[in-house]
Amino acid sequence: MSSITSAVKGAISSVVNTAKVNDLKSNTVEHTSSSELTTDHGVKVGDTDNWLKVSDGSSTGPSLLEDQIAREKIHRFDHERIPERVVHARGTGAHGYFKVFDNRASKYTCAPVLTDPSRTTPIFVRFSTVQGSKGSADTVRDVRGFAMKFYTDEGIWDLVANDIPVFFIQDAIKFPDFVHAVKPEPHNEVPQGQTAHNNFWDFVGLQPESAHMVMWAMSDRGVPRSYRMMQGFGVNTFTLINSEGQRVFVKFHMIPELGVHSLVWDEALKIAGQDPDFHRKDLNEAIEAGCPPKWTFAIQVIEEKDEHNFDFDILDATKIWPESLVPVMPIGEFVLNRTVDEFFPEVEQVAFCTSHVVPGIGFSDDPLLQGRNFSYFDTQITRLGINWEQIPINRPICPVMNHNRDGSRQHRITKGSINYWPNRDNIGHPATPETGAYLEAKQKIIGMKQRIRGSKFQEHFNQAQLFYNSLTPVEKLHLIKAISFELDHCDDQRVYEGYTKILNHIDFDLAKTVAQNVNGVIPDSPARPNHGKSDPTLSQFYYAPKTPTIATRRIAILIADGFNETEVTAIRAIFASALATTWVIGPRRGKIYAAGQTLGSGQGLVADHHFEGQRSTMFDALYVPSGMEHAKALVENGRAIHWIREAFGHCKAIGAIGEGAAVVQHALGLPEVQLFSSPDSDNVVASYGVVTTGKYDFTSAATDALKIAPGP
Ligand code: HDE
Repeated sequence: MSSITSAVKGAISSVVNTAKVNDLKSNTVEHTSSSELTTDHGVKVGDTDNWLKVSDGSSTGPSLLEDQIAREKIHRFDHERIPERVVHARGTGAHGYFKVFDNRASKYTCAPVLTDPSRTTPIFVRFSTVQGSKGSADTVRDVRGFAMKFYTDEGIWDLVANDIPVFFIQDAIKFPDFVHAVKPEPHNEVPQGQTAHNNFWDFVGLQPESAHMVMWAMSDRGVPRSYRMMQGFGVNTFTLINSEGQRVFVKFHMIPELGVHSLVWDEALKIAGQDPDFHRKDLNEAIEAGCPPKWTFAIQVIEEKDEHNFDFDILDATKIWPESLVPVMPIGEFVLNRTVDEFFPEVEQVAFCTSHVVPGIGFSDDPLLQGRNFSYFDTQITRLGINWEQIPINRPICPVMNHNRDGSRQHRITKGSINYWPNRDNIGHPATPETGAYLEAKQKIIGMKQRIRGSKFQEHFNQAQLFYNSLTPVEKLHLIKAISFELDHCDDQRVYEGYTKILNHIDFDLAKTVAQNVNGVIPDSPARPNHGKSDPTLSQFYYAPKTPTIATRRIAILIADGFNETEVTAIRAIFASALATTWVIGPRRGKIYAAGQTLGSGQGLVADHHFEGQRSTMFDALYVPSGMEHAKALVENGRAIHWIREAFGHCKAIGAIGEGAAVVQHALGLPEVQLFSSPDSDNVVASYGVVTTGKYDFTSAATDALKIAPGP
């Protein structure tokens, strides 16, 4: 694998050891070849393969219960599993750091993590899918979790976010119903990690407040190309409190440096089988190759006095705050630059709580957030026990002192006779505002106790329409296909008919097309007029990096014996300098000999994979070099031809030169499209994302084509 320059790696390694990484060292062990086996109580073990038995030496007699070494090994194994998360069970995580640009947010908050540019705050981020079990596939259509743990000097701040800015429901009390409906159905535990079933569409059809979120989940956002290419959104409305005690409402945003990109649905389906770990491998691969993913961190702020100045309720988590009304202010950035040492203690045991905030950050009356603040702490008790905050990945890097005691798996030994407040020695006395105590901002609340939601919570379709209107034609097409796929999987007529009726409140053409595809109710006229408004920031094309880049993109080079080695060496160097990775794919995972080399000699290029070992879906682009014998072999190899056809079908960039271009033309069978110029010509021809040329000077055009090609 080609990777990146040592200079970039050096710059990254200088920030790898954050204060949290150093903190974890006290719990990290590393064994070497001189390490000997012991029991858990430290006694050395001489045989870990044979249970203690009664035997005369020639026959195997009964195993003895006495064997404490064997029993310990089995006991430990029997209890390895803990309950998986009730939602977001499937995920992965990485360490990194967060920095603000300057103190521009100090007008709104006194939280140093958001205002002090001299700080490097360690973070741990866990990405996840929502519906599937721990062992489900990464690329299913789903919302993605984007949970951030900030280890600040003032305590832990958890920002438990998603890759979509709104949610399916407005009130936390509906969460168990929603999760039951989206998860596998109770009578047969089917389907796994899919919304494409009766219960999900039944629920959202009867719960129109979901309409906006359904639009997002069915858009390309539901099938991200990479965790590294997702936006993040805090979704709920939080508050910021400044040093004068003034409060503003806030929403948090994360914007990926590489832009927002998605798979196409056919790819997502195939990758779910071909490489179910695609996203977790992608994250580790980028970090280990020295290309750590980076996001800009931004806030939207609404002053308390403006709370009621919008036609939606700013505490309603099914609504965005449109950027045209409330600007998004970048205040910092974060990088994920370190993979975990061991998955279970770090990724599985990390536990987030929306109620974990630090001074300067607070809650709002957002009814979803209020419920979340109860739920997260509670669920960790089932998964990890009451002392879960002492687990290394969860413990703060600042001092912890209080009179909470005991409980299962207490690790802290607190010296002294005092475990209460007030006490005669003033031990563990309350902090003051001057020493950094958490202070709630004063808020006047008067009201009747009643089970309701505010009047503006009753409107459900304006923003669903805004989102749909804002998509580009290709994004709309993908969304229509996605809903059609999903409703096609529902076999209860009430369900698929019901949802096509909901769609007609969003867009007439959308409803008509989907209804035609799935035998739904084809409307005669719109259920409500389309307001015609749109917002460019809702399309993922808006987030394309200003300078196009192929950094971290995976490029497959298809070769067979007789390929042009000079060309391959040169193109790999060029792609590597642009921080892309290249992977050589050949008829066998072994030496492939270039033109002029003797088969079986010491020369040759070792392929990373053979054509059957990986598929085009794992890569962002293909390149086919020249070489007569190599081209003949590729043309005769059905799988190699399939590689090219499949990549073309997924709109991937394909570059080819000389005889390689002829292979591409043959594979695609598109003579009407002029795929390549004459073999002697310098002309570079680019058509449908395919760049070919007869001559060698092709690389810059190829690089440009790859820059524009990968996208939603
Ligand atoms: Fe969660 N959610 N959630 N959620 N959520 C959990 O907590 C819950 C919601 C989100 O990587 C659970 O530790 C309720 C919105 C992420 O460990 C649980 C409600 C958003 C993760 C829970 C919501 C999220 C969770 C399960 C509605 C986007 C994974 C395991 C009121 C802002 C965290 C756990 C990780 C996990 C409850 C809605 C994001 C049960 C009650 C909105 C990223 O506590």
